Amino acid sequence: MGIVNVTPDSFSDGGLFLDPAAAVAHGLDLLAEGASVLDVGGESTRPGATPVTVDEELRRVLPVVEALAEHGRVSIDTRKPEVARAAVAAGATLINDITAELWPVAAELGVGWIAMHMRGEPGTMQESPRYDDVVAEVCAFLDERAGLARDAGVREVWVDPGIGFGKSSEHNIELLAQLDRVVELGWPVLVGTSRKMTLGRLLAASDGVEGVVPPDDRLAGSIATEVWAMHLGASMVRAHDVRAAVQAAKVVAA
Ligand code: HH2
Repeated sequence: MGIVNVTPDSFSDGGLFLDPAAAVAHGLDLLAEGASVLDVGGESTRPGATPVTVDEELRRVLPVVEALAEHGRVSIDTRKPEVARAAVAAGATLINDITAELWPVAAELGVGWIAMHMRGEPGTMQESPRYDDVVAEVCAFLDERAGLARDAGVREVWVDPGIGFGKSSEHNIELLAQLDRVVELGWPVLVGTSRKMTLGRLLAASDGVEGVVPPDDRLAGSIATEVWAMHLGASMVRAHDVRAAVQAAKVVAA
């Protein structure tokens, strides 16, 4: 899954593809690099991001969804039912739902649905995330939501542990280490680690420096975690660097 962020403030590529023509060109590049799905989003969910209105989000994503849907499969990365509906009308066939609440919309429209786990809201989710057993809690949540979606008639249901969404680095690493437990639930699994903060911390530690390495220096960490996830049974990874991820997927498959 290739990431197309039509936002001014996404954590790694904010502002690069805010112009619809630039976003469409980027999406076409990602398809040429081997992406199976393009995930179009118009609202950053990075920790502390400012929410956008429905109108602004529609203005950003609709022309991009419409243009890209003629060339490949498009998912819409949104928390808003209005945006999901309009994007499906414009050609999206998958709803990427970080709230895990929009399955009734997917059922009604006859499209696929991704349930992602998040603790709290993007604005505050990183303040002090706490779990007794992060893997068990995330698994129970995802299995329940996926079951509700299936019972409502959604035929294509994905689950995603939501790396970085209301989780400390230790929680993220624990979820990746035990991703086979998410896979064992039996739903196809999507994982998004691409350029995320936990990698910035691990890579700084490996360099022997304090703090984090910047997002554009997290490729090796992204690929390492994507290979790890695929090896443990993830069916799709959400990536900025699609060419490298596709190459890695092919090597893992071989
Ligand atoms: N991560 C981000 C956004 N959407 N959707 C799913 N299913 N899984 C994820 O891990 C996931 C997601 C955050 O990354 P990005 O889109 O690059 O940044 P931003 O939220 O700042 O736009």
